Amino acid sequence: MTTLSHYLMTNLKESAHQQELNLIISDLANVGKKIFHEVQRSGLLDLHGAAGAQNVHEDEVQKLDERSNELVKEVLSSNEHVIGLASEEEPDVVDVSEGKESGYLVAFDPLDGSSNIDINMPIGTIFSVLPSAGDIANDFLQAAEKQLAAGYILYGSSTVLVFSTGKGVDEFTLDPDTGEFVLTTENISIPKDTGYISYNPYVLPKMDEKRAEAYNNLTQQTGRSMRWVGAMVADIHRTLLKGGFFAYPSVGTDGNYKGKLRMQYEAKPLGWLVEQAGGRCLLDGQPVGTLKSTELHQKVSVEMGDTGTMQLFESFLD
Ligand code: FDP
Repeated sequence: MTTLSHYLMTNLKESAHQQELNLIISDLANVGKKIFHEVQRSGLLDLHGAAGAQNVHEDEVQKLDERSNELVKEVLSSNEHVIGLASEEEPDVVDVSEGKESGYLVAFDPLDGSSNIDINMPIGTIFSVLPSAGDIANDFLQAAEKQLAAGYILYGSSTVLVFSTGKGVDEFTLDPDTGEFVLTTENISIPKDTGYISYNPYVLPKMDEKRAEAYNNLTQQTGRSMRWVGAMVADIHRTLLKGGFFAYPSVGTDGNYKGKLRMQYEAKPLGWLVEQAGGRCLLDGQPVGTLKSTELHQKVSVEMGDTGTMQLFESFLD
């Protein structure tokens, strides 16, 4: 059995930078354990339901969103290599650089899939680690290919940590007996031309007609079943392991409505991760890698999946 600590010490040790990054990954794994602890007890600790405030996206913040955000901030701000944080639940970038000469930036969605909290369905934490040249706010807008690490922790029927540092995608499962993350799937490679089609069909009538037709064609021509957990982390985890197509497109004909998913802490890390596992991701119809963000809380159209399914989907757009 390879534990996460052993893996980080032996597999990812080639440079001082990598070792600093490992300390951040290790902290993210620890914060995942803390959040899972709260998730397991949320019904008992009065952590279900709304916190009574809205975030910058005008989403109703849930108590567990708030608690998870505090936990991530608390742990990462004490990490000597993290100088800036960006969260779905924070209106602005959080500068945690005091007393630190230089370091990295972490963008995160502390608890993805908020509508699943109260009904005991899968939820997750998403993270993206970026380098910084010193201009913290601007450096968060770097393209996905600049990420040094990205991944998620999924609180499902078991708790898994899945991440990449650009050298493949690995999955670690939390062993409830030892409290350690243990390597369970090495070098995930997305199966091709198989799996489920995953989007919320309510978007179809609101979409650009040609794109909506491509969605319909994909479902009909592949004859594959649809699945929609409604927590991006869970839908992407299934897509990584089983193949298929995941989307949350922009809808509306005036071009003003930019879908629902957030670029920094949802689309960029998970799209890049899917590509690291051999899949393909389009954000606003462009390959995920080189697209820069224009603002911190930018929303973006998301379409990703295994390369065979994506190729078929894209052929319907020609
Ligand atoms: P949620 O708002 O419940 O946190 O992050 C946005 C997100 O969940 C994704 O995780 C999920 O894929 C999507 O929204 C679900 O949206 P719908 O409720 O519109 O299906």
